[in-house]
Amino acid sequence: MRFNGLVCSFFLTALAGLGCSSSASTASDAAPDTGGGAFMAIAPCTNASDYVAGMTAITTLAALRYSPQCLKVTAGTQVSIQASSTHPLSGLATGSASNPIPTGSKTTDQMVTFARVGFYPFQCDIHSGFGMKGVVWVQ
Ligand SMILES: [Cu+2]
Repeated sequence: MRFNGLVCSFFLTALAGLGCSSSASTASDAAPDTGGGAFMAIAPCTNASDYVAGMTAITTLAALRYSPQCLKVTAGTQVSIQASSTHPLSGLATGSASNPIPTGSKTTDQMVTFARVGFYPFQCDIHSGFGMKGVVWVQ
């Protein structure tokens, strides 16, 4: 099954997800697909089951949360992350190397292309203390 997972990851990268993700995410899969690396538990996304898939936009909620907080995409996916002067966005260095989410309290919506597999955390610089954080998991 490990071999199949690796092959599937390769084709996911090459074809941007033509059916691999559903077959790779069955309940019988013991280990999540991390693209060869270890699963990174980063608050508030400490379990693989915290992640949602099938979305390409992360929005800010009045309740000082991101929606979704934990987003799973395939490599090559472009994701819009909402940001404003009320919710300035910064990528964090606590996940995988070379987080493509910009740092520096961005106050306009950011279109981020996730080229490489990994775990890329981000936060609202004003409300991170209230838990306004998230992670993009790229497979
Ligand atoms: Cu905020």
